[in-house]
Amino acid sequence: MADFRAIADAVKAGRAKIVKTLVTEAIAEGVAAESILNDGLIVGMNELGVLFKNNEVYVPEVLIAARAMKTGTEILKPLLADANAQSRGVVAVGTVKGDLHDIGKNLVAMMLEGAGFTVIDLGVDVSPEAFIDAATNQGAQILGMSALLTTTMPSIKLSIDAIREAGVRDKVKIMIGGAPVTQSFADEVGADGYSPDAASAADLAKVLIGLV
Ligand code: B1M
Repeated sequence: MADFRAIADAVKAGRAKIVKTLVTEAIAEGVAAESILNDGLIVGMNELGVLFKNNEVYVPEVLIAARAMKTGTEILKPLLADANAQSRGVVAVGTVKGDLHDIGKNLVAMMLEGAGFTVIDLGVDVSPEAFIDAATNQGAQILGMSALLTTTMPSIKLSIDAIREAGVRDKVKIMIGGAPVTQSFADEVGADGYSPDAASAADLAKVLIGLV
């Protein structure tokens, strides 16, 4: 029986080796990769977020936990991806300008790949110009923008405005997400869609590209 509590605690404590061992054991026991992700790794990171907010832990601890989380997600990656899927389209994902949070964006990329999309990962602190380049020169049919800070949410609007001004808005679909982002914000800034988590981001991409 997988010990989700122990996985969450290991992420919180930044114990990458323990995360690796527990995740590997859970997979060997036949536990679904999605459960390990949602009930173990993400729970740990969210709990750490509460401690971070209350100044009970600080940036160094959070960075170490992020590394431990990455160790776990890298092990799950091949299990979340469908090796036989033909590319369903090209999605460029990035965390918007000014924002360095990439765990959620990486999970979105992973779930999109798992759903059969070709993913261009633009990284973090992505400028509006880089999103425009992905749409015009790299074949992206969907742009996925992630923001984790209330102070970087305006970068989503700036990026969408720049895409419109560059004359490429009608060539590309735009989906957005991240903890502070909402459907009403998506409506306000003129995005084509919003999703609250990585799994529904992959579903949304299928809808935006006309597959369902
Ligand atoms: Co930061 N941080 N952080 N941080 N950090 C938050 C976001 C914060 C909520 C913590 C808190 O106070 N409780 C707070 C923001 C407050 C606010 O704006 N209202 C905060 C702050 C303040 C900061 C700094 C300013 C702290 C400082 O320096 N004083 C600083 C800013 C740096 C910058 O970006 N310029 C900072 C720095 C950092 C670290 C570098 C230490 C580290 C990031 C490491 C990394 O990403 N490699 C970090 C972390 C880890 C967090 C918390 C603890 C965890 C974020 C995370 O990875 N969650 C976070 C607290 C929290 O969220 N509970 C916090 C797990 C992840 C799976 O969830 O990213 O929400 P999330 O992604 C989800 C969904 O949102 C959605 O799917 C994902 C999976 O289901 N989703 C999308 C995400 N993107 C999507 C895109 C889509 C669709 C869905 O379509 C394209």
